[in-house]
Amino acid sequence: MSTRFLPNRRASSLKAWTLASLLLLLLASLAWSLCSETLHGAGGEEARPSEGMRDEGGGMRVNEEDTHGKRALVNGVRAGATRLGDEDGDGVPDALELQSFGDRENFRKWFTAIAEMQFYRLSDAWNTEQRDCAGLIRFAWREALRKHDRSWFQRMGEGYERVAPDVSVYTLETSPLGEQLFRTAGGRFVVSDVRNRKFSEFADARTLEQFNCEFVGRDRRRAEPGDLLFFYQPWVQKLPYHVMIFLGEAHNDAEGANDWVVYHTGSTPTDEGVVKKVRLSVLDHHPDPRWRPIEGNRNFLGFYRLKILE
Ligand SMILES: [Ca+2]
Repeated sequence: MSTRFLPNRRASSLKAWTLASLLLLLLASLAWSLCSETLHGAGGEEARPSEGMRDEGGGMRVNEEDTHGKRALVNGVRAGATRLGDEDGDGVPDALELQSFGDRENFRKWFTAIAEMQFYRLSDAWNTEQRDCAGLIRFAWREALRKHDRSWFQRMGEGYERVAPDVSVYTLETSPLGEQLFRTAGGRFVVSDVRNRKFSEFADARTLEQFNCEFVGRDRRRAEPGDLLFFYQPWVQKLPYHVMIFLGEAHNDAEGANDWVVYHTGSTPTDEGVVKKVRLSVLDHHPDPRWRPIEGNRNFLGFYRLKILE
């Protein structure tokens, strides 16, 4: 019995094997087709992991053909080899924050010295159209992070000296976000913020206060050099926010004081304004009580610290 049916069984096995092989070939072909479709996509757009970023070991990066901000992001991540996380949830990539005491101190020294210098001589490097209270903060912040080499000193003009080593973790040229240092929206940082323009080269006083600083307090004894003071004057319809930089001890000081501030008075179409350098103890007696940096003045919002220094 068994020998009679053997040829048929062999034939059945051969058929089954052939069918299975064909099925495997079909499946392989289908898988290749799907894979190819995914890689090249409709319209030729390359498929990317979420947020247009991909992890290449050690850091997230974006496609280099994207915007300037993203290119800077790529460069920054390459240079810093730091992940673009936001563990403290403050909206600023941790890679942009100055994590070491030395970097924070060096930044404060450059930031305050550059701002103070504008009182003595406005730098040609400071765009005339950017000269107002928030513009002073942006300018000093940006220049503090640049590589301070010979060409930088030449560009800034007379009177500058090396006040500290450069910040070591990055310079403006290699910063995680390039020159787009300023956050313009709330929330925790996610990598799509770069694509969605939540960082900018520009920030007005309100944007600096709301998204780029942390409130320290209204007591000046808690302020550190490089902290900002904000005022809110709602009756000034166009620009109700005003900002000053707390210097503490000034670089140029014949009074031996430690309560210096520097600020730009703001510009209007008829008045380009000036940079002022005064002591808090003098502002305390400002003729208009609403400009006094004292706790009892509800128009004085208090002292704030840059998030990159937190
Ligand atoms: Ca952060």
